[in-house]
Amino acid sequence: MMKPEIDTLKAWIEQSKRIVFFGGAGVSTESKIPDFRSDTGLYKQKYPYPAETMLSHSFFEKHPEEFYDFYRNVMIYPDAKPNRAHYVLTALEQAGKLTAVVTQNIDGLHQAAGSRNVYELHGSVHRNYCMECGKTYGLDAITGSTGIPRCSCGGIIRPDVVLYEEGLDQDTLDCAVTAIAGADMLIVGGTSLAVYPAAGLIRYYRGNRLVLVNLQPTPYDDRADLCLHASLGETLEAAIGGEY
Ligand code: CNA
Repeated sequence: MMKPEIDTLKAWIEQSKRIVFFGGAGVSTESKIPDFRSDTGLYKQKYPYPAETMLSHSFFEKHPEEFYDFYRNVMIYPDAKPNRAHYVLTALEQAGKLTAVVTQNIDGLHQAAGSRNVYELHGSVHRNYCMECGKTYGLDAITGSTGIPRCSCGGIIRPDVVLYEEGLDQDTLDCAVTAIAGADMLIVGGTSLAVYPAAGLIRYYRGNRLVLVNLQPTPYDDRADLCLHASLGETLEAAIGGEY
């Protein structure tokens, strides 16, 4: 761990009042949820089609049974617990220094750690709804069923997650943009910044404390005021663990 960088991160956090955290699947790898693009990520595993295909809107429409099989196997981790990265961010929010968490994750672990203002750009595995009557269901409607999950009305229950080819929820996007545009520090962590439009959101940040913490390089490394290729949990803990 690079001491001068940690000291800078620590000082900037001390000086900031409206921090926003923007994260992705790398935030939850320490909770044992695999990400997509790491060497151990989902994209390196063998499935009949690429994950982008199996998690796409058209695949869901054409092959719902295979979709649910894949979705249950690779996207749902009911026993996963928040890790130190989630808890440090919760502490910063409670200390009145962090205004929002913007996440591409669908695992609900920020809320499980106690974070309140969380914008879930890609939805949540914990919310599900009937495509016919709109009745809402929890995660157990998916985990407690086999094949295609059905509503009491007979309609298909689908997860409230954004599939490839689908648009993002406009309200969530607007709130995320407002939070990022108003931030005095933006910490981006655990995301390859390869998925749009989510990755483009960091362009709305106008300040001079853009911090990027990611194990692998990203296309935005050059734009960061501070860039660390390190573990997010370790970095956040080293910079702020126990301070707030
Ligand atoms: P990604 O493309 O898989 O990138 C993850 C990045 O995180 C990689 O660049 C890794 O190097 C980095 N990384 C992994 N572990 C750590 C760590 N401990 N510390 C620091 N960096 C780390 O994931 P993105 O989120 O960028 O891609 C967007 C997709 C993946 C989103 O739509 C997510 O919904 C989707 N996804 C979500 C989950 C989840 O909800 N937990 C899991 C897997 C995929």
